[in-house]
Amino acid sequence: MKISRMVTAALMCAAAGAFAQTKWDLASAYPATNFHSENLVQFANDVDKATGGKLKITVHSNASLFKAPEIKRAVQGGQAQAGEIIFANFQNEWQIYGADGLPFLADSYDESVKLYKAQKPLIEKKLAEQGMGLLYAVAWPPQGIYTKKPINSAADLKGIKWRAYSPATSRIAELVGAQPVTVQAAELSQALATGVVDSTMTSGATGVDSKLYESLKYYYDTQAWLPKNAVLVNKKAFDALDKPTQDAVLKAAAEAEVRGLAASKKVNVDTLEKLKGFGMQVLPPSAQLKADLKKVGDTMLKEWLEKAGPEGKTLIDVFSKP
Ligand code: PCA
Repeated sequence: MKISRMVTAALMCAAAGAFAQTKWDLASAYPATNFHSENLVQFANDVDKATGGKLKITVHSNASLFKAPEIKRAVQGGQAQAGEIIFANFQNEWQIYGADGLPFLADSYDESVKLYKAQKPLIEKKLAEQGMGLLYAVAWPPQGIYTKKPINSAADLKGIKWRAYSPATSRIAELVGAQPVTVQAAELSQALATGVVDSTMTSGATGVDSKLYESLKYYYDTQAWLPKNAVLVNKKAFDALDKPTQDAVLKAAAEAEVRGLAASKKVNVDTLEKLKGFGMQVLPPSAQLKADLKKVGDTMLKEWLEKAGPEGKTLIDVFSKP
């Protein structure tokens, strides 16, 4: 081969190397139109742009790749390089994951951010032990109660079929004497349509996503807690990226976290208006219902502290510091 041709061949190889593309699958469990999912797509686009197309992340929303409870394990095992989970789903594995799913522990956006700061170092350490990294987390809007009939106190929830999405939402049902049925968001519309459940506790966002107004008439805006979704990455997949690509991922993730929080706040206001527009009664809880739920929250925090041990106590102490 002539020298010039060898040089050309070598240059072409180098160019091919420089343009080597990595493809990631990102599994998520909520519909494409949900604000978390839209944020994921923008995150993927930002990474694409910042890396000049070197890292392509495909977002698979609505549990199309893995069902909600399977996503964490899929990321851990590398079946998906990244995925979005809701921490509260994993409380039984490790209580700290469930702290943001406890009623009235952190029940405003400010408190939620404060709790996240206290949880974050513990969660990052745990995820690292599990071969994963935390890219970012975003709170859902505050959680309220959807029912068919009006309710004035917890006693009015007795016996009703209560859709739960986490161990804590099941526990609430038990404590008020309702029947918990675990159904993830992707199957919620169907569960309501077929009468498997007739109430739930979730956000205005999911109320709109899953068209809860088609079968339920009342929304009690209890603002009980703000569970967080978190975007996880498989550590081996992340470590395999070159440094500039890793930096681009981290930068896009930090921006997604800020953008997601702002979106959550806006969606909270917008979706409650939409529910009203669809004919739902959006109401504040009665004093009695509030007091009853507060009691449920106190019981659950006590139970949580017993299970979480010293680590849980430290978390609450850090969170409670002014
Ligand atoms: N929507 C999700 C989790 C919390 C929320 O607001 C759901 O209902 O499954």
